[in-house]
Amino acid sequence: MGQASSGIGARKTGETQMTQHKGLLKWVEEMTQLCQPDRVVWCDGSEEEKKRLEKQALSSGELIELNPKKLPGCFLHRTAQNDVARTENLTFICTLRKEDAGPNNNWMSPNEAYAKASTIFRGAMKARTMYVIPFSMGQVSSPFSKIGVELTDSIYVVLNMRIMTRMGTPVLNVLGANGEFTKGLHSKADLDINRRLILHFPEDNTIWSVGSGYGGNVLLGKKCLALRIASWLGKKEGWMAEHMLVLGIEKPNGEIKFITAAFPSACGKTNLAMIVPPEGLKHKGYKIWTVGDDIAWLRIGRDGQLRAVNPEAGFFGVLPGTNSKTNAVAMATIKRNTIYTNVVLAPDKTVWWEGGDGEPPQEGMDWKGNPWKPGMKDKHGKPIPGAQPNSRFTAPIGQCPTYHPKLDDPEGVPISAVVFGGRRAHVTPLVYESFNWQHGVYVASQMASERTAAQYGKQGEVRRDPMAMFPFCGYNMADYFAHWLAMGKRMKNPPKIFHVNWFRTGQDGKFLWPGFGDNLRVLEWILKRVEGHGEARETAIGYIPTSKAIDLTGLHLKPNVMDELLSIDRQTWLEDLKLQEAFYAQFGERLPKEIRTELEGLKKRLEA
Ligand code: OXD
Ligand code: MN
Repeated sequence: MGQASSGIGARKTGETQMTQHKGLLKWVEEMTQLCQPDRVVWCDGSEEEKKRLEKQALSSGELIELNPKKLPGCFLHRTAQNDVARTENLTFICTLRKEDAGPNNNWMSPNEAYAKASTIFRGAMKARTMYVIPFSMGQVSSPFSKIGVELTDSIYVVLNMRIMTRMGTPVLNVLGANGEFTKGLHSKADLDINRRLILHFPEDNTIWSVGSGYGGNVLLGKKCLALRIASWLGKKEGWMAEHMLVLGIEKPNGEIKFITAAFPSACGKTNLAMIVPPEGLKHKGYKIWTVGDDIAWLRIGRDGQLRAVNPEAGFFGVLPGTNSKTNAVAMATIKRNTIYTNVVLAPDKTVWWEGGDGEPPQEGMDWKGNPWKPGMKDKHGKPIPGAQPNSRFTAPIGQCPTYHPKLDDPEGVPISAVVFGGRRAHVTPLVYESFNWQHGVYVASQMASERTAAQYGKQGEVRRDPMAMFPFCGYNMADYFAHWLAMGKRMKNPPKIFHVNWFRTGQDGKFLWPGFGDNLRVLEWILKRVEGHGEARETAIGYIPTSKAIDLTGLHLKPNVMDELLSIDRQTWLEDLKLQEAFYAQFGERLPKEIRTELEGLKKRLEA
């Protein structure tokens, strides 16, 4: 990306006086020595800067401008073909002691990791510009927010960070001369998958990411800081960083109840965060408010209640399958000022993806930039998708019709219920409520999802993903469970913990539950339980709705479907407990005894 000749907005290191922070200046200088960029540009977050960078990215081909009438302010970006998703196998937690990273993480010693990555970073920014992005996760100047600084040689990263975080001069002002910040270094280097590493050094509050340009690997505020590093900070400081959406359900009397919900990646968090009430429930007048779709930071407020903030300022959502029926709110959000990554480009400079609205264009360019037509097949006769299955949109949360800045309380919204969900064809019922906080932590710790043929791994294989945090917990997960247990003890009135499963299938292999907007029916039961009046029966696994407890008005389910959705098969559960035991075994003595107690308790109840 030879930007050296453009000279736009260029400032050499040291020429800027944007900060008096000696530690920050020294670190930028050291990283400059390592990466050897032609120039260093400090980002101020201004509109003028945005326009200038967009212009540069258009001329280098990093961005393609989309139809200004139909998609104003929108751009298309194509990643390298080998760089389309998070690379968990190349992601490491680099603590001094291996056991602090735990069996849930890849581990490398800090010395080895710095040495290995330095050889890739060395000179990687020659003939490039290094951008310095000061950013805040959470509102600038809130005492609960965390500041990071990302150094990157990618304009795409700068423009995405502009949407996903609060970035620029105001952040440096808050950082002052001595403030603490996470140091993030990123270079695309040569985008070689064999020279790609995503390294976290929680003990140094540092992230190094090299060899990738994919959002989840390179927008360092997101998974790297707001989950992996933040989970470590949260353990140390007494709060929690979670892979959760946050939404508010407003009743006609104006009362809003907030819930958080954790699901593994690509299991519909964005859709649930923007849920639209189904026809049959419309008469009840619920209004849904979106607070966040991916990450929640949870603290105990001064009133002893659990409170949540969304540390992000935008969405980085999956496009395939997103349309006006599955997520009308997202579709309205991404009509302007949106960066589209890896989708089909139509001749009229609009975009298309599989499972999107309308027909595909008769001809266009696929996500790789090749000429593409619907129905095209590869040499093995397999359909060639136009959009990459993990193609994404980046859009500001302020554009979301169900977002309200008033709800973005810097101290967080009070949480009434915490919901966990996996993708299980069998075993887990549509919804159940745990008996208490400790039991709920156990329920969340054995969360699992099944792989489908479309995903890597064996079909139907169960992957345990506790709290949907398995790829994101920045330390030993046994300690993380202990932290959850300890947090519950500090709360005055811990929220109730629920488990849902939208993905149960019948004998014909088809989903039993319609999902999407109809999930509000389940959330309504959850809210009733929180308020003490939802009907439930006590079972071995927890409280399950009675067959009439969920309002099914307008939903024409076949007879007995609800019974099947709410059934539990003791034998299948006992089989699943064996898988759970194998999973917990890897944590050895470090696993909190409370988790074992709950597992034993469940086993006894199932055998009774
Ligand atoms: C994810 C994401 O991969 O949110 O979980 O991008
Ligand atoms: Mn996610």
